[in-house]
Amino acid sequence: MLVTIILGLVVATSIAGMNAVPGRLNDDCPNCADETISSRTTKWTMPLLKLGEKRYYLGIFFKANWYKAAQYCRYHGMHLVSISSQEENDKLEKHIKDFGLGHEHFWTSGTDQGVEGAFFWMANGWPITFENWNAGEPNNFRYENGEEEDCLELWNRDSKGLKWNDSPCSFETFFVCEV
Ligand SMILES: [Ca+2]
Ligand SMILES: [Ca+2]
Repeated sequence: MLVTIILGLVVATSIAGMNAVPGRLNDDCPNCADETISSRTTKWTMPLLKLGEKRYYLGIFFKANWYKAAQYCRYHGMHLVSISSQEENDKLEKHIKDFGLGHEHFWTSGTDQGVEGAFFWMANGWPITFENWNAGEPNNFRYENGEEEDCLELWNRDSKGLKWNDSPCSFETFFVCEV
């Protein structure tokens, strides 16, 4: 009889274990996910802002060159931002200004490293159609070390808003990720 009860308990405990929700948070550590949680799920714990169809993450805690910024976004399941319409541009600009960072530089996924002068968005592979270049840009300025300007940044150069500029990809600055 006792054996039957113990066996019953063991079976009941096993069934309860099987019914545990994968990825359930650990009660002892509210911010910890247990080992069964998939790595993809943990990627969405960053504070993203939803503007229209996209969610954005402002990379404002450290500055990075274009490649490292792109890597950071990809590591977290995102891409450096692409901007395909005036509406997207305006919403993102307002968001950055609301953060009090309208004077900063921000990397996007735009680049013409593949073919000089043919900018496209690395985020989705699409050629740039909507444009918001600063006057005189892109100018592919050539620096003393031979580096030219192949990466697209947002920059409020002359207080006319966050317009686009091609900048050397090795330049370290803030960035915007999207998903
Ligand atoms: Ca260029
Ligand atoms: Ca430029």
